[in-house]
Amino acid sequence: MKRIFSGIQPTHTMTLGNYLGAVRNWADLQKDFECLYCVVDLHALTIPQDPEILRRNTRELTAALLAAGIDPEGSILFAQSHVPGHSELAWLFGCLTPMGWLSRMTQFKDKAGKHRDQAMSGLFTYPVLMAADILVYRATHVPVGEDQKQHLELTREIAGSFNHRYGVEYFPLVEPQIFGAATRVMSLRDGTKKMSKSDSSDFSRINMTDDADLIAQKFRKAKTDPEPLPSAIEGLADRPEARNLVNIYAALARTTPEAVLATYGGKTFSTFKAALTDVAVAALSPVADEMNRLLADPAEIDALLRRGAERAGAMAAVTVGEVRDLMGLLRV
Ligand code: AQP
Repeated sequence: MKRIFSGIQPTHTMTLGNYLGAVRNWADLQKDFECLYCVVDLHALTIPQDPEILRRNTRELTAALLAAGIDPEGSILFAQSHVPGHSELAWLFGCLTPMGWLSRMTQFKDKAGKHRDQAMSGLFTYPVLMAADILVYRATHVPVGEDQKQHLELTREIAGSFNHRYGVEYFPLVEPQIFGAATRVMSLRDGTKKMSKSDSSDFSRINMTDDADLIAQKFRKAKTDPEPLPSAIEGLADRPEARNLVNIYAALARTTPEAVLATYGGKTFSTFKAALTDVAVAALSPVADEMNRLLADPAEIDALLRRGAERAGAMAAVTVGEVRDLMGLLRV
């Protein structure tokens, strides 16, 4: 059976990058797959978190997923830390994952920066927990943004290594699902850096909670170049900021960059940015309104996460039990 797993970290409110690169696709995929979607709070702990803010962000991200169209009855929506099988399988996988594989991960290098020795070991082993998140449900497909491609390759390597070591075909080799016009949404301040929740500048990103005025202001201030927009896609080759805004427009309007340039080629950025603001506000404001409605009742969000964790936990317990047997751990 085709089964989807994907997750989002409650490190901040959801950005346009998370939405267009991943979450909107998650909602679309629900009609064709059995889906599990997870607020990955244990991953958020790989960088320092204020406990109160982490709790608030976990509820807020859950509300954002619901508002973006995740159906908590048809799909399973839950918090990672509520299902202990993720952490247990991560330990077991950690015993099968060479340090060299983890040392290749570019996200660790980017996030740890120059002070690698001071980075927490959890940040280094994060991709092992991610492999466990996916494989504890023996998921076959994982919809993510472009930035997670390398971690998914590692998940395939870990699954393959387990199957080989124990002479079984137990874990599937997962297929990444990276699609849409905005698989890598870039920062509004620097078209060569991805838009990120944790960027220190709020003007580098659009948050799902930004109101129409703030969205307009952020696009108005977004870095561009002095040339008008080109009429053909090749004209965007050396213009990362222009390319980013065109891709964002195309994704929001569910069209192609070519179609956007057919309309706006030759136009100035001030004209294009005003049109971009209109499509962004039309697409995002219903999501923000629904999020605010849901957040007015945090007890209902907690209850919904609890129900999701019960369903996910029952599935995870089966996998962990079978893996323990295969690895030679005595039954309790
Ligand atoms: N800029 C992006 N463009 C397209 N997709 C993106 N995703 C993240 N940023 C972009 C996708 O969103 C999903 C959830 O991401 P995450 O919360 O697990 O963490 P991340 O990839 O590390 O994203 P951020 O926003 O940069 O978070 P921080 O700053 O907390 O590390 C993933 O599928 C991701 O591909």
